[in-house]
Amino acid sequence: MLADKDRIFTNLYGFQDWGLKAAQQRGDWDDTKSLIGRGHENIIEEIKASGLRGRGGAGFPTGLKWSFMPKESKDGRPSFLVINADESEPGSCKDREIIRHDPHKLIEGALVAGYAMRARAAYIYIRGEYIREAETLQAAIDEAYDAGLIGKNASKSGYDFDVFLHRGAGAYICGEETAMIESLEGKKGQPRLKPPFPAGAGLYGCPTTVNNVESIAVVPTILRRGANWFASFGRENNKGTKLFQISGHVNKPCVVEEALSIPFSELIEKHCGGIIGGKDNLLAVIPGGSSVPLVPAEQIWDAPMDFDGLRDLGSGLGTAGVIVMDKSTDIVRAISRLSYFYKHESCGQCTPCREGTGWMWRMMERLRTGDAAIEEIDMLQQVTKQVEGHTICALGDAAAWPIQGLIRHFRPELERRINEHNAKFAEAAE
Ligand code: L3W
Ligand code: SF4
Repeated sequence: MLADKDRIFTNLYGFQDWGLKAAQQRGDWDDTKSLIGRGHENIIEEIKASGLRGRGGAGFPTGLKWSFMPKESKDGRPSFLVINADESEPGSCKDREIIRHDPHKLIEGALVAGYAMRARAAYIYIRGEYIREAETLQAAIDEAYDAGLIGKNASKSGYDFDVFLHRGAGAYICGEETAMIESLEGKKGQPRLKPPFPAGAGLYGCPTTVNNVESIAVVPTILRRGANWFASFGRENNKGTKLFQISGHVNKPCVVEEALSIPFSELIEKHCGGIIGGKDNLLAVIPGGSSVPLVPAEQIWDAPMDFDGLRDLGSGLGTAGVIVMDKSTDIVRAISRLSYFYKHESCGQCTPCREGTGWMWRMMERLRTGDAAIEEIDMLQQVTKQVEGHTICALGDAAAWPIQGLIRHFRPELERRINEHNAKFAEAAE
């Protein structure tokens, strides 16, 4: 179990005040000027050496992403940092806790990361439903301006850096980085085709990096304690500490910071008081927020909770939003409900997703009630393959993968429902 002294988010549960004075007592904003004084390249190299991978779902190496930003401005165009606080993935609720209780870690991280990338400003795009969190974050930003920590000559570094808070309006798709950029520009939030990646042409056509809240908030601590310290947690290619969010059928759902690669069993037993009804009552787990396939109980129990370990099980770490389902769960209904979510949230601009998410949901509903033919299971699998990889953004994949996981691991349950329904129908007809 991660020792308290190795936790980055020391006020995750809000036992202390979130305000500037208390944050400074916890070590935030401690000589930020000297962190900046290390220089652009030095900071990027340190983040590369720490092994930090993006905490928003895709796990792209953070230092590498920063290195795509231009070293010199072309035609006087500024560069920007966009911070993704649009946390809308079902099962994910970690960025909310950072913003509620440790907002200064995020603002200091924005300054240091922004400096490393030569960004002129950071735009924090916060989920519209996070009303209180937006109020707290804006108050923390105001405190940082008043104390001269950001703004002109930020933290007396000689560097000018602004932080703007922008509230979303309830669309899940605005969490996709290019849809977020469109939305910030005042347009309808619809993803752009990539490439060009945001580092080439992002906000207002300027070089932009989009990073998740957690990825940015850990940066000052990594720089203060050193890349080697951060890299000492987890394992090769899966380094550092991470916020896990465990919901569903556990005795104590929680958000907890742990070392990457912690076995699932340890996460559940040590932090969540175990599975309701005991280990044998576990049915399946969606380990990374709703966009990744489920993993059945017998495969997940000893699995390392990291990018590679969960990929090897045909799933993914995603945001580490761990949804635990015990044997009381109607697993077909649960996945059908997720299908409805993706159908509802599709932005509609590409046909396989716009039409496919509706098809998949309707077929899932038929399988849920059993009012289907056995062949429709394979037909649904084919539809998911027509959607996966054929769309502009990852929402199409996210809609297809949970269904593929269901068919892979719970086909007998789908067949049982259909057979039972058909038997009842035949009985009634006699
Ligand atoms: C420059 C290249 N940049 C990749 C950058 C790219 C982006 C990052 C990752 O989806 C996932 C998705 C959801 N040159 C680059 C490059 N980049 N190649 O790296 O890119 P990518 O395409 O792998 O992923 P993505 O489109 O950003 C994100 C998954 O996250 N997810 C849920 C997310 C939900 C939340 C939330 O609610 N907070 O984040 C869960 O699994 O399915 O696969 O920056 O530009 N050659
Ligand atoms: Fe929009 Fe879906 Fe296409 Fe993404 S995959 S751009 S959400 S229609």
